[in-house]
This record gives sequence, C-alpha cells and structure tokens, in this order.
Amino acid sequence: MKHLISSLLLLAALPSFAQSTKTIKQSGNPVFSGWYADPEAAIFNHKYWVYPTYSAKYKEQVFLDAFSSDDLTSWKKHDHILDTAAVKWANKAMWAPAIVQKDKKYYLFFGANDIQSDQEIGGIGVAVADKPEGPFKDHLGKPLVDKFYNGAQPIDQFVFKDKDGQYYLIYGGWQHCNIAKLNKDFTGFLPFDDGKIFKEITPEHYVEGPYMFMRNGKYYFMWSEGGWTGPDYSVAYAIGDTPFGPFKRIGKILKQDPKIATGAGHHSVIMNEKKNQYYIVYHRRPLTETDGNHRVTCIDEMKFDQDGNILPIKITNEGVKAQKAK
Ligand code: FUB
Repeated sequence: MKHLISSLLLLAALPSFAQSTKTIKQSGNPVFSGWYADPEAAIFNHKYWVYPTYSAKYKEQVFLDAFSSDDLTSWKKHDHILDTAAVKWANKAMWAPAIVQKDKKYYLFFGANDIQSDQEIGGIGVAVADKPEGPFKDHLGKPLVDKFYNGAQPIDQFVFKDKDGQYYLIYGGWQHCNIAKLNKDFTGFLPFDDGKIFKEITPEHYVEGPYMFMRNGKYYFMWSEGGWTGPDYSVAYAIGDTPFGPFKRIGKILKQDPKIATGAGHHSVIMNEKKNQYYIVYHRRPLTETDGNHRVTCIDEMKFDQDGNILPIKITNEGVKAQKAK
C-alpha cells in the first residue's frame, strides 16, 4: 500500500517536472553555426535580430547575412541581406553592421574595403530596405564617411538614438572614436555648435567596436580593446552624462576565459530596461581555433551592481534561457 501511494504521488508530480524541464531551454553558445563576428542585435516586431560580419578572408567578405529568433534559442538564417553587387563602391571587407528602424524603413550602416588612407575608396556606407531581412540597397551611391577624421579609420559604426530623438553615428578603428550628428534622412551630417562634424570621444585603451546605451539616465559607452585576431581581445566601458562624455574608462567587463573561449569582444546589447534584463551579444574564438577569422557569435547575461556598474561577464557554453522578445 505504501508503495502504491508513493508511486501515485510520483505520477502526480510528473507533469510539473515535465513543465520545469521545458522552461529551461537554453540557447547554447555559439547561438548559431558558422564564422560570424561583430554581432549587432536588435528587436523588431517581437523578434530578435542579429546582424554580424561574415568572418572570412577580406576578399570573401562581399555580403552580409542576418539571423532572427523568437526566443533567443532557435535562429533562422537570412542569406545575403546585403551584397557588394548592390553597392558599386564596395568590393571587400564588408564589416560590422549597425541597424536602425526609422520611418518604416530599416537602415543598415556598414564598413567596406578596409581603407588604409584617404586616397582609397571605401569607408562607412548606408543601405536601406523595407524589411529587417532586406534586400538592402545602397542609400547614397557613395560612402557616408570616406576619410580619416581625428585619426579614426572609417569602420565599426554604431548608431545611437538619444532621448531627444537625435541619431548619432559613433564609429572608428585605429584607436580613435568619433561621434557625428546624423541628418534626418541619413544622407549626411549636421554640424555641432562649434561648426565641427566629427567630435573625438576616444577613451583610454580604446581600439574599435564602439557601442552606447542609456540606463537610469546615464550614457554607457563600451568598446573593444586588444587585437581582434588574438586571444586578448576584450570589452571595456565608461559612464557619462552626455553622449559626448567625457568618458573615463572604468574597466574590462568581457574577456577570454581559458576554460571556455578566447578573443571575446566586439559586442552589442539587448536590453529590457523595465525588467532590468540585459544580454551581451559578442563574438569569441573557440579554444580549438587560432585562425583570426574563426569567430562565433554568442550571447550571455549582463548584470549591474547597485551603483550601476557593469559586473564582469561570465562567458558560458550554455548561453541564455529562452526569452520572448518584447
Ligand atoms: O570583423 C572585422 C573587424 O574585426 C571589425 O571591424 C573589428 O572590430 C574586428 O572585430
């Protein structure tokens, strides 16, 4: 009799056990397969989107793919959302997309050609589409930024929307970061009060990959440090009161873990400020790989302390729990 009762109790507990195993669906890291770096994440129409660099030899980087997901765990690939065939001035090294939805259009800012001097053709371009999956077309027929200003290589673009609705382009490689005020249709820039177009906001140890977001009225500025082909690539941050800083480096929050992966860097953030839920979307190199381009896209949780400082991120193989996009 005793046995019968305990078996019945066990059976009664089964449905809730099944339910609890259902709720622990994890993304795993990397979140999708393939060599993909510099992931830019966004939420459009209750779907997560990731726009990464296709991580291959420069000559083979002639397109961008995108990925979408309802819950961060299953990802659908959208092939060739932008191709150099649609951008007459671009022919290699299509890098680090930044996406913006504005006036029912989607704008994809990208770097192309990895220019080494003002004499070369290339820089930062803008493409436009009616849907997040494209197809994207060249918006300008020429680069938006095609020269070095304040020493910044025109790559690694990010578009920040301030609380007053103003969009800013924040970008730069070669250890220099600029901010510039975008005009309404993203065809050019508006000068600052002092007449300048590009203001330098480079913090200490900045290399590339800038990112900005707001939390509790403060401006969080993040960037990558170290060399992207090596193990020490990492992310650091500063907090400011305006998008122009000043930004005093606080410290590193993302780096390699010898048990998990190397070269963790060039990231973006998915956030739900009301729920205080933040995810860092970044690339890293599997421990088995040494080729610079062998980078994979991963997602882990980002947490803050009581004073608003970002806590060091624990990079994982498990990734994050399933979570609907809001
Ligand atoms: O993927 C190409 C380059 O690698 C990016 O522009 C850099 O930020 C680095 O991640």
